[in-house]
Amino acid sequence: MLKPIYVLNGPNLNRLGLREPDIYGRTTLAEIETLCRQAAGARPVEFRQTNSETQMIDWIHEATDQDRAGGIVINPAAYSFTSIAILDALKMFAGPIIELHISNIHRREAIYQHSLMSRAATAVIAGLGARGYVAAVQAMIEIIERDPTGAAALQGEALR
Ligand code: CA2
Repeated sequence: MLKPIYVLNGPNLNRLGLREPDIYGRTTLAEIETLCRQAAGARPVEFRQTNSETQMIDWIHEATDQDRAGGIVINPAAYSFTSIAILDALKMFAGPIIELHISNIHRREAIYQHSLMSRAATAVIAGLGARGYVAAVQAMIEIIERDPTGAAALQGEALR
């Protein structure tokens, strides 16, 4: 049975496509979900968005318990810069984690430049717009399928 990829989205990303298209583009989160499912093919995708830190942590625990998820793609949005609690939850997940940002956070104001999450991430994608989700899902499948019995073994050597 193919394990699902969890694609988790943090606060305000439900507004994508409606505001600030110069930074975040015009693609809505519903359209991104469709792109992720297409990119995943037969592999199931748990695509979710929350404005709650607690909910995000609970979903990471769900993905972690019984090694339920094959991998996590996460756009933690503003929690990237504030949430040690989400970082701690991600550290408990044994499989690969791709941290994703639509914009290139490194070109933005200083408060957006240092993501706490990157300490737990196998890889980071930033600045590819909505297309970054497709790249993340494709890369995640490649990582998982290289080591179907234990994706944890790939931590630190993903895609080399
Ligand atoms: O570029 C990204 O994906 C971000 O994670 C988005 C976060 C921002 O805090 C990060 O620095 C980078 C903010 C998401 C806010 O979502 C909006 C959606 C529509 C319009 C305005 C904001």
